Amino acid sequence: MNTITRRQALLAGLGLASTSALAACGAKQPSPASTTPATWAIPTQTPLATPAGATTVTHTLTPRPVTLDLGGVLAKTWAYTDELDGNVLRGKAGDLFRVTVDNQLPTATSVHWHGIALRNASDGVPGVTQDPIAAKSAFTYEFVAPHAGTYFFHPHSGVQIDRGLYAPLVLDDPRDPGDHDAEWVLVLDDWTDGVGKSPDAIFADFKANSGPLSQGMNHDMGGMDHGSSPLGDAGDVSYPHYVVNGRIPAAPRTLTARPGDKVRLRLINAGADTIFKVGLSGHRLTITHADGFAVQPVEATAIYLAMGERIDATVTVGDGVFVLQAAPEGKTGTPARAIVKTGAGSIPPATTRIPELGGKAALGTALRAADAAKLPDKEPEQTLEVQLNGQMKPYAWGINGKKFGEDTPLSISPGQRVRMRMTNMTMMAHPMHIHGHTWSLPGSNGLRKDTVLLLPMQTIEADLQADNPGAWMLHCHNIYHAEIGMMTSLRY
Ligand SMILES: [Cu+2]
Repeated sequence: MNTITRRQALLAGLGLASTSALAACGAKQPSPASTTPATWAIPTQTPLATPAGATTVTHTLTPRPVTLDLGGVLAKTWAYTDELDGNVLRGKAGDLFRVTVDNQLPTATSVHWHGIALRNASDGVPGVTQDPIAAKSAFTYEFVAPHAGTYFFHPHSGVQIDRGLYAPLVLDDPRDPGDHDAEWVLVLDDWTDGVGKSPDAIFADFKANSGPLSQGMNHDMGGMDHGSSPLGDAGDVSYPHYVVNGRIPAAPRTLTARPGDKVRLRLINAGADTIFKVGLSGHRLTITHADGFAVQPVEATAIYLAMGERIDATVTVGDGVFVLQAAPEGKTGTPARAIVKTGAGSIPPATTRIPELGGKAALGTALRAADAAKLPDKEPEQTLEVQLNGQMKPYAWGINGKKFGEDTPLSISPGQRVRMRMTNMTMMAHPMHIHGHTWSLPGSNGLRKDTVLLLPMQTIEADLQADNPGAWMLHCHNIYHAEIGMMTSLRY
């Protein structure tokens, strides 16, 4: 999401590198929510303090131009692998990851380890935590991944996530292997690259129609297919295809198990502009984890998954053929799907919607933290106001009245418990994502989440413990919103 130009803009917004943090501290500052912009240097790759007995997971990622077979539809795109299935990067909580990115793309890239409370220098944000990884060059990320759960990784460069550049990252919990018989990792995505308009062209059109950010409430409903979703205006872009593990619904992946097996689903929304509503025909799902962390288990017929969100659920599968379907919320288009096959039966047409998607669905923010996942109780020492602003016409999205590059970073102190009071002043839903931390939502029994969907005009309070110093991005996970300006950073 950052280029050199953007980095220069960021530094300019900070008042140049010569402004010393000490001088800023000495001056009497008004202390509203966002405070002193400090100077920031890209952290150096210091040696890691690895936990005793940590295993090292070594891996190489080669982002490159590829032709993916989406199931009879060939897409010339960019990806890390020749297939978007079976490429889970896996380790245990506490493992040391050493991942070299060998950039074979014609342009610069980066890799962000979404949801991982890693050290800042490996967070993968060009212009903030590292220089971009130039074309035909390599960079090695080195970090300890402290918490078990379902995560994924993707570039933090332009709109590259809207190509095939993503993969799941699963961290197992050695103390809690789970009692399931099988596990399915399912990545949902909205697909246009190589078959429709390119993500760069989509963004260029938005940019050509961009303008100033409106302040305050905005009732513009300029998005597509609006009005059909209880979530408000759910997306801006109409995609030719919606896919599960890189396959269009006419040529879906098949997931097999024995009747009666307990299966753990790890659902990841890697989409750029699409909230999915997910269900499994003939079954109810028991939600067990949100964004990697345990929740009080709850049964649901269907689940919403916004961009950047992950949900783990268990299900005891029946005997037959079933459809796991992911419908693009508020959009037309054939829902993505995978086929669950445990016995005999026929596969329904791709356009058949499963009845489970006809009613209400669980929202991630309505879940409640399991006791074991909670942060220790503490009253916030500082509250930061985070207002989401913007509209479709002219196309502009921002935070606290500013687009990224003109923003004032949020400043806090190490060790603080900080409350972010996030208010969506727009008529669109925005999944807000924080890097390097997992929030605790006081309104949801301390629910832990790194990606929180804010519905139109909704306010959600989200606390974090400032235990991982650095410069951490806070942004909407709609990549077009983030790239036009709905992004800022938190620094300490
Ligand atoms: Cu947004």
